[in-house]
Amino acid sequence: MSFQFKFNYLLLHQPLFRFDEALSFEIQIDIYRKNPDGETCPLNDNALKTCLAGLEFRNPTMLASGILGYSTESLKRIAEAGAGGVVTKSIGVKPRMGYPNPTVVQANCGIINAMGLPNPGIAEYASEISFTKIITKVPLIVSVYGFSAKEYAEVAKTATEEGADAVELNVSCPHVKQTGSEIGQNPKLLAQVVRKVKAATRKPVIVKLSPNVTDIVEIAQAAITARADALTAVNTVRAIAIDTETTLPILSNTRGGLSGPAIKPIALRAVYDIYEGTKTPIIGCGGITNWQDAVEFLLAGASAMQIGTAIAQQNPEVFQIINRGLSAYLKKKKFRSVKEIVGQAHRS
Ligand code: RRO
Repeated sequence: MSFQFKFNYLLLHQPLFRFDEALSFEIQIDIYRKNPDGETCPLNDNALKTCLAGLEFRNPTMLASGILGYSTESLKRIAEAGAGGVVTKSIGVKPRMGYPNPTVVQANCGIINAMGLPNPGIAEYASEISFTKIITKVPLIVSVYGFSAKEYAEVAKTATEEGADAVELNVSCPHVKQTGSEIGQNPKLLAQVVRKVKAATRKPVIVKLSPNVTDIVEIAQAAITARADALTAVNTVRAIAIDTETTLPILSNTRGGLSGPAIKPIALRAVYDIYEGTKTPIIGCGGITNWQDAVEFLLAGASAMQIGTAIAQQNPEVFQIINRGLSAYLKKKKFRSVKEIVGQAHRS
């Protein structure tokens, strides 16, 4: 179990391109060989089928951005493990090394990270997008960031031309200056970015929102007015951890973003508020660990959900477990589809 966790932890928190490539490939294969699950999740259960922003998903679960990086092999394995869709780690115009270690620290009910947007840059990653699209049989969403609206649009254009089914705009990374939440906390800037991206691609544009704002509905509305096709709620919550021995902050960047079960009620509230205030489809994200969490997000108003930290804390099998639980819940409650329960918590 601890062996398992260590390797999952490695995969999650060290972008693969920082390693010797051959070594990182071996690590991935090894992990998945140790976690085969003969049974398949209810992939053909029509009740789980989810349509969102013009995309069709065999079930409402997706890999969240930032988990397991970019490689075709990782994304394919997550699809094989039962995810209905996959989202890559965020890609920008230029390659970035990210922050030095330590970039991750375990908190009581979650993980605090400050990776600093490490990525190979869109020119380097472009061919992997087309390859992943051929190999991975579920919708492929490329997460995009930029330091200007023009950069977001440039990356989104290339990603969708290479075969991405949609882009998710990262306007919510909590700890990199001049991008992420510095854009997503400002409705005007956010609208400029979304408009420019919409003009650059005909594929669906999803906007990933920050929980680190006073009024998330105001921000959601700015994205919708600029014609966002769907919203993901939410990215990580700003956080810090301090080492009692050194008496100093643990992360090299001092502050990071908290994910995992600790933020689930915050994310759920964000989904509930956005559903009440808008009509745009919502993808819930934040601390979803089991099928009961997934049901709560659907009832709050999410049409689909992304799973991240739970993959590191359990393993990719979590997708099958959640989908089986969802399926059984729908049957027990006599609902014909997940669609029927979206937003049910709002009925009066
Ligand atoms: O790379 C990161 O440090 C990071 C990103 Br891009 C993000 O969107 N959210 C986060 O918690 N970390």
